[in-house]
Amino acid sequence: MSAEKCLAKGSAAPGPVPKGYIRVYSMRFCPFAQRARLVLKAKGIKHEIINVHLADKPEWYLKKNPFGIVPTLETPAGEVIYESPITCEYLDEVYPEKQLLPSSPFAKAQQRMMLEYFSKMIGYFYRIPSGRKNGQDVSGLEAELKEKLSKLNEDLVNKKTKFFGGDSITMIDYMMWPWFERLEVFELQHCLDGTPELKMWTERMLEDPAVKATIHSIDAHKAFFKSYVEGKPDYDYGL
Ligand SMILES: N[C@@H](CCC(=O)N[C@@H](CS)C(=O)NCC(=O)O)C(=O)O
Repeated sequence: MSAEKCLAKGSAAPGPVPKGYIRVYSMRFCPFAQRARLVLKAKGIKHEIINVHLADKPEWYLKKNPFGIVPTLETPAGEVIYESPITCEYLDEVYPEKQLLPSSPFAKAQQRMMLEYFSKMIGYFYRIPSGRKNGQDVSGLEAELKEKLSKLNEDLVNKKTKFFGGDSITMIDYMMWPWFERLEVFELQHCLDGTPELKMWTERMLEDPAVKATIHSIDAHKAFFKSYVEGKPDYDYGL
């Protein structure tokens, strides 16, 4: 089963997860769910996707995940795992092929530290467009975001690597990618003008098969984001 129309309140609960598969409850435009989908693709894990109508959630979904957020993983044994970094770590641990997290405790800690740092940046990607929409002066917020992006750039410069965990993609790259895919949608792409290494990283990421498999066009992102901002999110846009 692949990405299909979202299930809303009143829909029938999906049956048990078939043996040999893992299920991800997702929303096609959710950057957090994309993290899990990137890891599933990168590792070649057999999975099925069930999209959830997040503005009109099915009762059965709230029973599985009381917070009603996506992504959520479900195993054939009925185990449920949510919070995107935890879903990704779980997948990496349970499916040993193509390890995405480093095995050294220090290198793993470095990735977790970077993820903490990045998590504090995520709010800017939403506050800036919504501030602009409300006619606020967002130049201060933009300057703060640029400063934070320049720290990421510095990290690549110091490490002299193509990606954040070395010369090939690792977990931390996938954890950050979804917001860079959306920079143009947030009208923030100019924030990379002063960070050439980071910009090159985004170009390298675009070549990755898992990124290619989960990407939406800028037009699709824009159309979804517009519907979201207008309070009528079109989760099935383009289907
Ligand atoms: N901290 C969570 C955040 C997930 C999240 O906020 N997902 C959004 C969709 S992009 C969601 O499920 N929203 C539904 C809601 O908040 O009710 C994670 O990393 O998985």
